[in-house]
Amino acid sequence: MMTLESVASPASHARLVITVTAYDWWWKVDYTDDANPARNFSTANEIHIPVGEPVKVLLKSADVVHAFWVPQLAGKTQTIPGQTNEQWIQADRPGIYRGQCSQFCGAQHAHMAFEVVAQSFAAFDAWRDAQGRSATQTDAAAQDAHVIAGKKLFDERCAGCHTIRGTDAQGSQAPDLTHLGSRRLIAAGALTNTPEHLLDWIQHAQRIKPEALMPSIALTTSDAAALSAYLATLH
Ligand code: HEC
Ligand SMILES: [Cu+2]
Repeated sequence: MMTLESVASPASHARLVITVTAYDWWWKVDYTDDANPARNFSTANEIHIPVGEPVKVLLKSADVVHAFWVPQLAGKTQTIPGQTNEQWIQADRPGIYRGQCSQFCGAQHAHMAFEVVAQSFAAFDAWRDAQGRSATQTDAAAQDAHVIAGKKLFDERCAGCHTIRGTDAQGSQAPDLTHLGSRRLIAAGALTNTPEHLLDWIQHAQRIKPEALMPSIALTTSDAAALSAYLATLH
């Protein structure tokens, strides 16, 4: 069934254009700044917008047909491989608006949620600046044995799929984790973002989201502590 709804396209030129790419079973969110490409970045499953401003969302798919839907802000728009669709969203009040894939796309369709965080322009701008930065660590963290071991483990076991900007981890088929700690939820809304849930996800991804394109990864107790310490630096 086609669910391409006609949406109001504000006549004004969009000041903010965001590209959202659907993947089995998560959402990649790209912000670009033509005036300053150094500020370009990717994040996942959490879209920030300034309140009261029409925002143009370019919608793509990396694999199959999905559909982007934020019931309180916008109708359903399909994401189709090889094609770019468009959807405008605008929030008139600050808040967190839940979105969901609304086109059946396989095993974890039900766990393909995201959030739109609408905030004041100042707060949005601060978020955008912070997201644009590479991962940095305080001197104390950079010298912490757990953090060092965790980073090494990440480079060996996670970097093939995930990027952490500013490090050798440059994988491109999974969420960018540079500012993982800033996100409210993980795994496309499946879990809240706590240290316990992160370790649970990493070790049991296939139990939490069967068939998700991340394997469950066995960790020794000391590996888990090291990885946790490193992931905690990614705020
Ligand atoms: C084979 C590729 C692959 C490997 C290896 C991999 N991941 Fe993932 N990871 C993914 C994919 C794909 C997702 C998105 C899954 C989903 O939500 O459906 C993901 C999601 C995540 C998330 C949730 C991110 C978010 O914002 O929702 C975290 C955290 C994560 N992985 C950490 C790790 C860590 C740590 C390792 C190494 C111990 C690792 N991953 C290894 C592919 C991989
Ligand atoms: Cu879906």
